[in-house]
Amino acid sequence: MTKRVLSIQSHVVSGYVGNRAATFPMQYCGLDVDVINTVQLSNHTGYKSIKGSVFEGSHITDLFSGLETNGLTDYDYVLSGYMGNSDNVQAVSEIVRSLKNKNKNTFFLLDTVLGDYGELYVPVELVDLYRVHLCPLADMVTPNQFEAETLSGKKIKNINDAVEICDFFHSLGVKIVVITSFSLPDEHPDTLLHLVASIKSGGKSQVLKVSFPFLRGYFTGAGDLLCALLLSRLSELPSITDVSADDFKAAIESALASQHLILSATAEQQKLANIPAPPGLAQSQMSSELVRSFELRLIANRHLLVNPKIPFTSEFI
Ligand code: PXL
Repeated sequence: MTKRVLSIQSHVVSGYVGNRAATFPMQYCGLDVDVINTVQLSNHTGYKSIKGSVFEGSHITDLFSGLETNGLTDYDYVLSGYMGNSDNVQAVSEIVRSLKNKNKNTFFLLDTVLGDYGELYVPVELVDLYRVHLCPLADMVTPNQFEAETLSGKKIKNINDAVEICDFFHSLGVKIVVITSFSLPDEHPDTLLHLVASIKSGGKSQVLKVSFPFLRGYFTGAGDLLCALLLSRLSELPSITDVSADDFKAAIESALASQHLILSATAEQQKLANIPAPPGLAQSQMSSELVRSFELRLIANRHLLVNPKIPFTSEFI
């Protein structure tokens, strides 16, 4: 049976962030994806000029009520990404509650899209809303370093801090936590990054650490892509929450490998001469031609979305 996902994220006409970075990969991996857009913009917000609309929460709940009326809401998974305002957060939490009321096994993957490189790119009130209202509804969260630190109030100075942050999310009821990339202060940040994935079942957690090479470049939408790949790989397992250690490791490694290979291909086309590595220069200070050269090379490299060669190893810690 093909599994069904409701993906609630942003839409851009040109380029690959939000639903545009997530829908195709999930479909390519065999998931049946229904899409609700939280915004419809000409392009991502890194470009100098942006046209389009941020939708109201009522737009999202209205679409969902249409689906409900027609009996179209038999989703296995809900994936939420960039929401843009607190109204949309409220709408998504209502939708998830309603789906879980009907089927308690509906799996909610909350991509905690709040910001990066020390800066929020959503209104500040969303931080508390995510911590208090959305995280307790989530089965899985995928914060980056900044989001993990902001939501937990704890800095990652060593691997143990990352594990403690995973435990913080577990204490809110989240079963799977993936801190998607972080650097450690005693390592050069431009050489190595780490991912920590923790799964809690039956009162005990298993924590996996993957280290992978830093890629020099700008990768808007990389988190959205990874999240879609993680859901795709986990959805292939017999049960998404009752997973063997080997299956969990293989799923995480494979999702990260696909993303890493696509980012490597994307890095090759970037016109980076004279540009400092992020967050060195805000994209809004760059020409549109330059920002465009950073767009994910998703379609040309679609073969990398499945069965990637794994270019790094991981270990349980
Ligand atoms: O990748 C995150 C993201 C999602 N949606 C929109 C964005 C961005 C990042 O810039 O602009 C609209």
